Amino acid sequence: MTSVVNTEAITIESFLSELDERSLANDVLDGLTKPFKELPPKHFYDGRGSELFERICELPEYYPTRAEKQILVDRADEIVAATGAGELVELGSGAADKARILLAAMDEAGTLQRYVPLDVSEQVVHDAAHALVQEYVGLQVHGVIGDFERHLDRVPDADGVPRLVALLGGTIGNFPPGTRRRFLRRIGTLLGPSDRLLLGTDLVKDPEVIEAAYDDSRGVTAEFNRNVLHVINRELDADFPTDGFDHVAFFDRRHEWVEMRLRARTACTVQISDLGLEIEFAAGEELRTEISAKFTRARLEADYAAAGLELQGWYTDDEQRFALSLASLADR
Ligand code: AVJ
Repeated sequence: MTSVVNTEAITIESFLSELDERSLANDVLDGLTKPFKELPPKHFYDGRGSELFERICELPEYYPTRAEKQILVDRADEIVAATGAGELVELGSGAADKARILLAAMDEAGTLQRYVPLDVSEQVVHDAAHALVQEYVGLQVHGVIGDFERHLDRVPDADGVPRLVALLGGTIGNFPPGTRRRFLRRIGTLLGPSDRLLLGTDLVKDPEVIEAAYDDSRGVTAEFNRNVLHVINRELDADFPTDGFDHVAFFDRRHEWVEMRLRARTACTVQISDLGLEIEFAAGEELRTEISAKFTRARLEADYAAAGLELQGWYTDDEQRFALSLASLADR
């Protein structure tokens, strides 16, 4: 652990190491040697991928960001009143614009004490921390630089005030169902009896609306999808012909998730030099790059129950496109 900053109001600790940078290599090695090729979505987000994602959030077709923001703006006061929260732990905090809405409500309620952002980008956490301590006198920021799939145990202990642990944006939808339940159970280890999880989930709706959100008319999502190939080319000295792959997005009704894939237009052989690996694609062969699960309240309740959690609050936008839910540790 390297302590990067430690002023009176701000502590930032980094848990990313040389070892962690290797996770792309191992994920590529696993994913591209499977009979049905697959890569985990977290590797979309280098500098360019993060910019493309920001552009996605502004697309007319991509409703989740706006729907979630509407809920936060309309209901943050109610959420803060229901929980009495004085601390916000945010998993995958990014630039903290959603956190700001919750922090403002906590400040208004007079409970605000500490913000604990956990994110892979040190720069982003650093900038957000400095801006926020200026905005809120007395606010403590304890940044954790790491990967929330591996560094949850680095989140500092609660400070004696009720805490809200937030996972927003629908990120939970990226996990396949069993892993999702395991991850929710691990989040539960951050909660005491008076703490709550605040979870953002996209909801099941008309498949056309969902599919348009993942296959926009400007092709931004297609570029975002292909970006994972650019990342592999650069980081692992590979030669994916990135323009030779078509963007595919569809809603799988049986599993209630969106899948994004990349389809090889023609047969090709790809060298991944750093891994000493040669991978063949048949013409039309698809590589799965993301699943994004869509939820119903009932299914989310079943996931919570399987993870030792219990639904305590349910907040949706006007059109019931997206939900924020509050969950506590289940009794027993
Ligand atoms: C950041 C995982 C919530 O699944 O909607 C957006 C990522 N992928 N467009 C989502 C994404 C394609 C997004 N999450």
